[in-house]
Amino acid sequence: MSRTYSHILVTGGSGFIGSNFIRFALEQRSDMRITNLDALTYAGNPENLSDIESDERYTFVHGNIGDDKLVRELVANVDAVVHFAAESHVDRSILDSKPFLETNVMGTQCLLDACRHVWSENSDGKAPFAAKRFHHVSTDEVYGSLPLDQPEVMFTEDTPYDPRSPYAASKAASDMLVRAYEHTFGMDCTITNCSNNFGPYHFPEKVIPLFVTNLMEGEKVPLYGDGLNVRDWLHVVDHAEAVLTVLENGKTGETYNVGGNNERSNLELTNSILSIMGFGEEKIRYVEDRAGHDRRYAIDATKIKRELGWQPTRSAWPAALEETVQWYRDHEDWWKRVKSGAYREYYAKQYKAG
Ligand code: NAD
Ligand code: TDX
Repeated sequence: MSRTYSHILVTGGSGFIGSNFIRFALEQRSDMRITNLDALTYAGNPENLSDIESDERYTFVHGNIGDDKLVRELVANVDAVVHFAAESHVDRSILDSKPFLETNVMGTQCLLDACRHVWSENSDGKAPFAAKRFHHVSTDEVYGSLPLDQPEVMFTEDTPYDPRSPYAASKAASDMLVRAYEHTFGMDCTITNCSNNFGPYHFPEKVIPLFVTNLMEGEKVPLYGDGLNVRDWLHVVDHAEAVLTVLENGKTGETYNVGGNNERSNLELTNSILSIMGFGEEKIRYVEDRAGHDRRYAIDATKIKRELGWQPTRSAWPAALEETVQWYRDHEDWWKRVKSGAYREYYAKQYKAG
């Protein structure tokens, strides 16, 4: 049965996916109010939502999901939480995993505990709970890595967890906590595990915006290892639609895999970007591989399609990739500001100059 929500708390709404989700949800649900709690880390950017700042249904709160007092105040006023906030970049988790554990694990625990205590009808942290939902946004990386020579094998909701980077381990831990709160306390929780997203407002440390903006700056693109690792690409607004669908129609305690059925090797992806932008393979700089680099991710999204009727409608290549490249061409001011300052230091450390 479909539910409606009058006021939701979105965490991490100033990042890539969170900002696209907020914009999409406000467009789709005229009665919905959204409060965005975001710590504005290096990846959080208020500019991502500058077009909706003046919408009276939208409120921004600058704060940390690990701030127990603040989080309890905020969850008291909403009827759902949609939890995007995270440290999200695998390479950064290899350089330093601590912030990943702090935000992705302890931050999620803080949010869950706040909901458990504030939503408990007898204020004792136990069922019965008010009819409120906690939706957790997670990743396909929790399932580990698939081989290249078995293209028919994909991640389903029953695939055992096998996280292999500090980032993936922190997301797997957060998923397990959400499941534990649902099971132990009877809280209403749902989870989505999504494949790689692409689209507007993607932080240019991730491969697509990094490569597009490097080329616009006259630089080469740093391709890891042999370039044959495979990712399944989904447009960020298709992901936003999946999250809204599960929030409103998903079954309590269920996990839904979300993917684009759009597998590409990194070399294929790079060649597509080069061709759209009018460059050749001389722009590729093969660099040292990512430590522990997962070979292939591929999502079987049959469950969300069959049970909830969701379909990706914005992810088809090459058109969706061409539109994305065009977005970065049209928003040079945005990514030039993002790529300046502290980001340059990270880039130099990660790619060791050249
Ligand atoms: P992002 O790095 O672009 O944004 C993360 C946001 O969270 C930022 O606005 C940041 O300021 C905020 N944040 C970080 N720590 C915080 C804290 N302690 N308190 C409050 N806010 C904090 O990430 P994204 O790519 O938009 O990913 C969003 C979510 O989706 C993450 O949970 C990620 O694991 C998941 N996910 C991402 C992808 C992808 O392809 N990017 C795919 C599947 C799942
Ligand atoms: O410079 C690069 N060169 C390169 O070859 C970068 C940054 C990446 N790559 C490769 C590594 C991956 O195989 O491109 C692929 C994609 O890399 P990222 O953009 O860093 O994404 P990935 O590691 O696959 O993780 C993303 O998808 C799942 C998100 O960052 C995660 O938050 C999400 O959970």
